[in-house]
Amino acid sequence: MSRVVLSVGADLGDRAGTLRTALAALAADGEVTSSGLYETPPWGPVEQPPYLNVVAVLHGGRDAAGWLTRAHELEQAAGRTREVRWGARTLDVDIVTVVDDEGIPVRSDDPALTLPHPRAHERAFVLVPWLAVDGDAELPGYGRVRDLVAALDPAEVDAVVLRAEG
Ligand code: A4P
Ligand code: MG
Repeated sequence: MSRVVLSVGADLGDRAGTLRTALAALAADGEVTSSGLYETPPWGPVEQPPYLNVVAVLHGGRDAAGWLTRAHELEQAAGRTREVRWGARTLDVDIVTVVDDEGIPVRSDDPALTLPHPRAHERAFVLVPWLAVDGDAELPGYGRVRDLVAALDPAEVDAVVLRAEG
């Protein structure tokens, strides 16, 4: 058993439909709590359409490597192809953090699975939905999500807008 926080995003095709399909599929993996769907400006150097983002917190039977496998399965099921790094995609599933069944956060520097996710602490599109799911959330090594959101540029926080309930 472990507790995993997933950041799920889409900026091509039927974004809301793709996210809801992925969330429904995750229900088979354990107990899921998810945020609403948030419209977010694209982050990174690539020009692309806005994203819809959601954060899901799951208790389930996989370990960290198992969650990455599951993330890739969901991306493939959504017809994702890997073209440009940080570019537009039908579905992106990132593992933000995994806490094992003894309550210990998994830490990894492996480029194939870096934990906690190396950019989550600076991304309003991860932190704002996550805080909505869990007001006491902590990002291991970085502190309380509430404090991380407070430290962001307020314009970036305001640009993450709730569009629909999950
Ligand atoms: N990988 C390593 N650690 C992880 C992890 N913690 N979770 C590896 C998931 N994957 C991890 O990812 C590249 C490789 O990272 C994978 O093979 C995996 O083994 P990818 O999904 O193939 O490529 P990518 O997503 O383009 O690259 P990357 O570095 O994962 O980008 P990000 O950080 O996922 O950024 N803007 C908004 N508003 N919302 C978004 O959701 N997402 C991105 C993608 C860019 N801009 C965005 C959003
Ligand atoms: Mg990714």
